[in-house]
Amino acid sequence: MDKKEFKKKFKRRLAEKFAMEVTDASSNELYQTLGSLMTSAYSQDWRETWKDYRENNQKQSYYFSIEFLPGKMLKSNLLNMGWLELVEEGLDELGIQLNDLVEIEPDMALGNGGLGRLASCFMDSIASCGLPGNGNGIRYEYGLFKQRFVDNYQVELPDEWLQKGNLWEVRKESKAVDVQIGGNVYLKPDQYGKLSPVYEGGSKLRAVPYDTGMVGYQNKIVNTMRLWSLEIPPEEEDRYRSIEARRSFEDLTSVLYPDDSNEAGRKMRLTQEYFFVSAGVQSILRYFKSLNQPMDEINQYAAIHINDTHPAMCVAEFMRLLVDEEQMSWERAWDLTRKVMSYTNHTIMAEALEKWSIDMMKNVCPRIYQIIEEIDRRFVEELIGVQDFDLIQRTRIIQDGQVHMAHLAIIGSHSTNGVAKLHSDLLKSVVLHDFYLLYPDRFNNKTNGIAMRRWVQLANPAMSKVLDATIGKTWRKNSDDLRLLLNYEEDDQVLNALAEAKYQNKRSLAAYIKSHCGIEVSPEAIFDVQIKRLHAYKRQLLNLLHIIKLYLDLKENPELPIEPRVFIFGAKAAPSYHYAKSIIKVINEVASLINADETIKGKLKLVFLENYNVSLAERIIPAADVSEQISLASKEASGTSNMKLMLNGAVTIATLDGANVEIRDAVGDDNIAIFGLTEGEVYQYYEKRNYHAIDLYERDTTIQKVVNALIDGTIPNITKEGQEIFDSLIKYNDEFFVLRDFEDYCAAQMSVNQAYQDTRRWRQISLRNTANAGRFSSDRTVQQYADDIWQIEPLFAHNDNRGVTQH
Ligand code: CR6
Repeated sequence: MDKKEFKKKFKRRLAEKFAMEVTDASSNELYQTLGSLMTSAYSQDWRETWKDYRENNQKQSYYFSIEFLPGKMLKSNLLNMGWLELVEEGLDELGIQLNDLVEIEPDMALGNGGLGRLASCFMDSIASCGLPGNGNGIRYEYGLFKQRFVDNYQVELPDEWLQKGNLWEVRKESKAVDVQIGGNVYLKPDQYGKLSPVYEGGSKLRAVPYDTGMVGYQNKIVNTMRLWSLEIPPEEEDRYRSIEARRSFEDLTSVLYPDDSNEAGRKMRLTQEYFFVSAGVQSILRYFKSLNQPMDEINQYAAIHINDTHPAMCVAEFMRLLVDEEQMSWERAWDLTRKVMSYTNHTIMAEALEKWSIDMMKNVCPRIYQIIEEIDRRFVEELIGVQDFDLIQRTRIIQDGQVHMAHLAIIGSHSTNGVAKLHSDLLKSVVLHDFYLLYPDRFNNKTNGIAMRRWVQLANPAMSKVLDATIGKTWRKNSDDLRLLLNYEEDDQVLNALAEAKYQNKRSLAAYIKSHCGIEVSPEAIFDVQIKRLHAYKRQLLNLLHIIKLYLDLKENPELPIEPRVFIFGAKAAPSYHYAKSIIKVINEVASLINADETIKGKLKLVFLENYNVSLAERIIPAADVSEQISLASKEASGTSNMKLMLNGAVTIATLDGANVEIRDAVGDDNIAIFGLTEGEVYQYYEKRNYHAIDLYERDTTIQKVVNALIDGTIPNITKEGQEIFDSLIKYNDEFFVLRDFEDYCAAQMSVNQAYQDTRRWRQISLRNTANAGRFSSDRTVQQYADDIWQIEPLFAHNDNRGVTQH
């Protein structure tokens, strides 16, 4: 399609859809028109992709995730379709700005943070690598809450993202399935003596899929993200006549649990988990049966991935369908289940290792509980006398009245991976060490990655242009080619061009800050960014204490030779996470104090941007000079904003945690500021129990001064919160070693300050960060999952007759 044709089609579609002309239409109508042109254009490829998979008996992977966080899809679909420039120019000629239409699209925020965003980066990469892979999740009525600040406190508002409809989804009524919830189940022998389940009571939920096309990058592949929505089956209508009954039914999948790595211990959450697990697994089996292949070979057709523990019941549901519905023997079914399933662990935080009480599980999905009991019984039976008794007790799925979901996922699958080298090593040596002893071959690492196209080409067109002009365009497909940039580290023209792109991005972020927060910041200052969920282990508090220190130093000596800096935060706290919300309040109050204080001559600014989400990340990241990755070593499984910021030329200040370690290896020690305890030192402290925060406080006058500022009135309006945070450090012994790492962090910050003062050197460091970020592409990550875990191949490995281009 050329521009002329696009304009013609666009005007025609607008006329058909709304009986309007361009000049009369609202941005929303124009957005709907463009979207409908796009979906009808890729629908053909979507159908053909699906047919090709079917006709080739292609093995497919199914990524089960309770969260997906795609953000906006308009531009990335345009880019992947190869339409972006053409549409941008065509619309411009019609007097329409593409960016105005982008504003209309709500962020699709069916995820909390890294976990959900990772799932969406994977969806993009799987399609873009031409791999046959699908997403499977829940279509929540409300996405992650919207964050507002009122009196500097976080307030949560509902995210009604579906209010104006969703362009990209297709409701597939014909693919609905029913899910049995609750009731009683007992086993009854049939005429051959085989035990079959008999269900009494309970209810049926109808799961209706809404499919969204996952458009691959210019390769004619369109995969499917299938999100299940809850409806009342006609035969159950009577049960839900009353308003209350109806409401409690609808509530079941209406909200995403706004917890990042905390388990939401609620029955509704368990119901959500079983709902999307059962619907997804049933639909996989139905599809497989339509292929008329022997049931024994299903592992050659399907790979089911359990993304964190929430979908761990896939193991038991798959068993249930094979044994109860397909009459397969337990042993055969178990062998197939383990071959089909694989599991990723995303955290070592103890409170996030999901467990459910037996009672609750019996209540929500009684047959699943019975099957888990049987899996557990056989697990013990097989190991007793072979393995150490205590080891068996520690690795059982059912312990102390609880069902351990991670144990179920590990025992019931052939692969368990962590999300960065350090994290995977910790799984083997500490967190899941017992399982590593049992199944050493199942453990592997898959370092996370990011969708390069979204995080550079779309988010940072200014830098992309410089890259194209300098190293050609191949990096857009093959991110390792970013390394070609290293040939230009002494080239002032390139260094200046990159710096100019950064400056432009900083100017537009400054304008956004001005219009959204009313704060004036200078694009000449260092833009220092910490964007991620608010969590004690991520240590936004460490960043804040350093800011308070700088402020107090500047009050004492306004001539202090430091580069002007703008500290930028973006973070949501789980609504029930009191401590995290107190940190937000204190950061906001410090911001009010600092930003209004003219005596420090604008050398320090502090901005907490409201409602951090994917779209806001796309604005902030290209404008960042410094990337804060300062979690306590061992606690952050991987992190992914660290990769996005590095890619966009920010210099990282980091502990040796998660993927920071691999970032350090990629850029080299001179191009990153590393500080703080190592994971080994943290574990030493745990072992020896010899960390005493109060000693540090009493000894170190700087720490004293800074920490006292929380309670001595220096910062207004934080009597309660300041005390709470003070107590967490001093009275409750600083769980995340903030004070222990403080001095080292300040020194690292000072070195960043110095590096920035040498402009040329800074620009070189920044260039090296971009140049070495290629390995963190999610294309690389999903290819590794495909090869090592799922054993799936691209369609074009067999079939090139649709002109699919290989890359
Ligand atoms: N909170 C990890 O904490 C990791 C992502 C994606 C997290 C984070 O370090 O980058 O997963 N874990 O692997 C969970 O959500 C349980 C996260 O986003």
